[in-house]
Amino acid sequence: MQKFQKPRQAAAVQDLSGFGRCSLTVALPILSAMGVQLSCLPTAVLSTHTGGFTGYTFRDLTEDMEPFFRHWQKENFRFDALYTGYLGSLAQLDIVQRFFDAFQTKESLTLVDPVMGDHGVLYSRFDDRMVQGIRALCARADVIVPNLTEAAFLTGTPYRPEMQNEREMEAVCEKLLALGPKKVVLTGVRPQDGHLGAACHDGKKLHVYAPPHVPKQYDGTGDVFASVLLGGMLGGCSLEKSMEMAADFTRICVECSLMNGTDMHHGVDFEMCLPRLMEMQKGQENS
Ligand code: PXL
Repeated sequence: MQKFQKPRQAAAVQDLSGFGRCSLTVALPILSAMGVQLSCLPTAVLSTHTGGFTGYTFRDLTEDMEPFFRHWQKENFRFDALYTGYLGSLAQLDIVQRFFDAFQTKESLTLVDPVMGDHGVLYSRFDDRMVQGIRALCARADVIVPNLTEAAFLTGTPYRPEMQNEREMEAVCEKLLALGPKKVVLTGVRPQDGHLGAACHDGKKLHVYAPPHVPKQYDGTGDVFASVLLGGMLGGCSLEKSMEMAADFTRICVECSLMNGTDMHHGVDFEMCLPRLMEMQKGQENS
């Protein structure tokens, strides 16, 4: 009988937004396609995500979170990666600290996506105290994945939408590294007109990757990017290669959604692109 590789294990602390592809409805299918078993510690269940919809329902699961992961601990579950995304309250940030205490190991990879805003503004449920709490989570991360808005709030510097020059990217990454994470991936950089991508810094050097830009915004692309980045790294790819794969896949999904005329708040049409992601990952193995 053919022997299959065992999946890597990751645990995601994120909300489940019923409609509008983001957070867990993105992380689960993408990481599964990349050969990662994703265990979910849901922070809230919403009818839709909070960007672009009004009247959404929000069932807060803060009280369930600690008993949830203490059960995992009792069962002796171990994770190769811990992955946090959208977190809805200060109390949840404290719980995630204790979740890290329980599950971080010398070998584990902690990816904190400091989800809190976009286009220079914080999302509706976020304020300065949340920013402070997210900073404290970043301090315990191996990798953080802020967009330019999140980078500005994390570092207490003005939002600069046109991050074009490598010196500027390097300065922001260094400020982010000073918060404590080992590596930074800054998304939404524009090193030249008509190009959009990401820059990573591992504490030694900056690497920028920005293919030609598809001029359309979609909600949830940050979650697509971060999930592919994590899947790449768990599959053995370097930070740089994982970032490139995440940028390429996100762009492909945006192109596909644009061709389909998909509403920006529905998230990207990534489903039909998953086979492509699997091919990309195969081509990248151990690079
Ligand atoms: O993709 C980020 C995200 C995740 N979860 C919820 C959100 C958002 C962005 O708006 O509202 C609930």
